This record gives sequence, C-alpha cells and structure tokens, in this order.
Amino acid sequence: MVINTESIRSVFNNFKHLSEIDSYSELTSGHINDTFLIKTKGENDYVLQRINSFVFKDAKQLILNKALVSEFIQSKLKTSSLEGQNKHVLKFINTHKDQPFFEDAVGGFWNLSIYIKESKTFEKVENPEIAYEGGKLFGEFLNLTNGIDTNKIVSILPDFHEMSFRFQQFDDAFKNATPKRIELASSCIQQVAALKDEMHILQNLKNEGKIPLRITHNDTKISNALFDLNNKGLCVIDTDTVMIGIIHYDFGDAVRTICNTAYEDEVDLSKVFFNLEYYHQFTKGFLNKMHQQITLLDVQYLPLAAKTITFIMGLRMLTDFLNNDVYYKIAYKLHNLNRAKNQFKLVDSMSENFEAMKEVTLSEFKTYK
Ligand code: GN1
Ligand code: MG
Repeated sequence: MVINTESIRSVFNNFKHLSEIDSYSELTSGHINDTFLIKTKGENDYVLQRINSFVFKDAKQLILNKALVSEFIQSKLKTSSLEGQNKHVLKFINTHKDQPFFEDAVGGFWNLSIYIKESKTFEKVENPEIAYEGGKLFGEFLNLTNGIDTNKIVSILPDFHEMSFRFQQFDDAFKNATPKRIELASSCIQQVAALKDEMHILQNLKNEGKIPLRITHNDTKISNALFDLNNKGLCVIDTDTVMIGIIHYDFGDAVRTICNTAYEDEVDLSKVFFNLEYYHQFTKGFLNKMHQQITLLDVQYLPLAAKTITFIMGLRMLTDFLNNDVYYKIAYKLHNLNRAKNQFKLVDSMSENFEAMKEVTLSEFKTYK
C-alpha cells in the first residue's frame, strides 16, 4: 500500500478517535515496523503503526497481545490518577468494528495508540540519571506485567532470544552468502566463533530450569522508554515482543543500549565503549524495583546477560548482512555490517569490564539483603 496523506487518513479514520487529522510524519527509530505520528486538530495526537508482516507472521495476534498487555497494566494502575494512568501505559484505540487492529485491503495490519503528551525518548544516554530512571522503568514494567495470564499471550516470535536458533540462522546465512560479503564480514565471523560456547551459558541454564520463566518485554532498548520533560521515566513502549522469557534479557538489552558510549549505528568504533558508571546506575534502578523477585543466582548472571544479548544482536545483524539485508531496515549498503561491528566492539569492552560489572551488581543486590 502506498503511504501518502490520503491512505494514512483513510486508515486512521477506521479507528474510533473522534479527531480530525492535521498532519502526519514518520517516526524512524524502529528497524521493523512503519510508525507514524498523527497530529490532530483535537485534544490528542496519535501513533499509527503498520506491523511488518514479513517479520511478524501473525500481525493480528501481535496487536491482540499488545492490547491485552495494556489492559492488564491499566487494571494494575487503577488506583493512580487518570492522568497517571494515561502517562504510564499505552492506550490502544479500537476500530469501528471494536477491534484493536485494522486490516487494510492488501492484508496489512495497523494499530493506533494515543501519543503520550510531553514525553521524549533517547537513542543514546547522556547522563547517569537517565540510566537510573531507565533501570527503574524497565524493572517496573516487569512488576506491572507480573500476573498476566500467560495462556492468553501468544509467543509471537518463538525462540526470539534463543542462542542456538540464532546460530542456526547464522550458519544458514553463511552457507548461502556471497564470497564478497563473507570477506567483508570476516573479522566479525571470527569473533562469533570465538565466543560461541560462552554465549550459550545462559540459554543452557534457562533450559535446565535454573532461571525462572515469566512475562518479559524482550526489546528493552532505551529508545523504547518514554521520559517526561524532567527526565523521569514515564512508560515502556513497543510491546510487540512481550512474551514468556527471562528477566536477564530485558536487563541485558537495556544495558546494551544505555551503556554504549555511542549510538547503535556508530561507524567510528573508537567511540564505542562500555560505560561502567551508567551500568551501576541502571542496575541500581532496576534492582530498586526488582530485588524482591530475583534470587542471588539470577543476579550472578546479570552481567553475562548484558554480554549475551549484545552478542545476539550483533549476530543477528551480521546474519542479516550475509542474507543481503532482508530483515532490518537499512539506510546504506554496509549498514547491518557496521551495526554488527559496533555490537561486537561493545561485547569486547564489556569483557574488559566484566569483573567490575559483577562486583557492582552484587554489591547493589546486597544492599537489600
Ligand atoms: C528491532 O524495530 P525495533 O527497533 O523495535 C528488533 C530488536 C533489536 C532492535 C535493534 C522484532 O527492534 O530485537 O534489538 O531492532 N526487533 C525485532 O535495534 O526483531
Ligand atoms: Mg521492537
């Protein structure tokens, strides 16, 4: 479907919002879906989103999941003021057919949520306060989603963070890649091989039942956190991948983005380092909200989780590069390879800080015991 003012207006008007569209612009932070900010002449502005059906084979169910997650959080926030509720959870708008999704003429699925006023996002963290607030926010999201009927949430991307699945995809991509792409990616390919065993530790613990399963967000990059104008955490967004998982990956994915001294897309690797101070602040915030729900064994594996999830993102970006860029949106030819190099550099920097990460995590946890 061609995106223009008319098609956007037409999709928007299938939802029950009682507003008139004034203008729209594309929000380009995400790598998968098409997301638009709809400005209206009325009280609220909106976020309209078309789900990528190549990545998400069951886009309709994904939207049903998201609506359910929001309803559950809303029911938990009932005791706070209406203003508080509107700021701390996404509110999805139904269509005139009373469904949270709209299916267009070519089978595309759309959802609409209210834009949370006076909010902002960060692609990169600039001060320790944001790291601390981010920790509290992602920790609180886990508290708020605790208790959802897991039978009602469909696992929208099974094996999403499963290392062996990602290695299988990598191996397949490697077999089919052009010699040119293999050559360009050779340093990354070597790094992948060197870390393979260590990067399976967490998955093995999970599969042995040593780490508890629960509802998790699974895409806790810092740009999925909304902050208010005073830099206080407001709301976790992008609930596309909420499904059963382990808290470690939510912790780790937030660290991956909060503690990178550079943007995820930064090409100049001399700018990419792990920021231990931000790690400390993030961990402090996260444990402030989660300390009652996690054990010493869980805590001991949080630093490895940060390394593992950063590695897995690098592996997936590298795989997509070898597959000629079919999954993530790219802006130029080597974009995925550069993203992968950035992530692997961050993994190296985490390795250099690993003992300090363990120390900081444990000492923060001990303040509650
Ligand atoms: C994708 O589209 P976005 O930005 O929400 C990806 C995440 C990656 C992220 C890397 C469904 O998320 O897993 O961490 O890019 N989401 C999916 O920035 O694959
Ligand atoms: Mg996402």
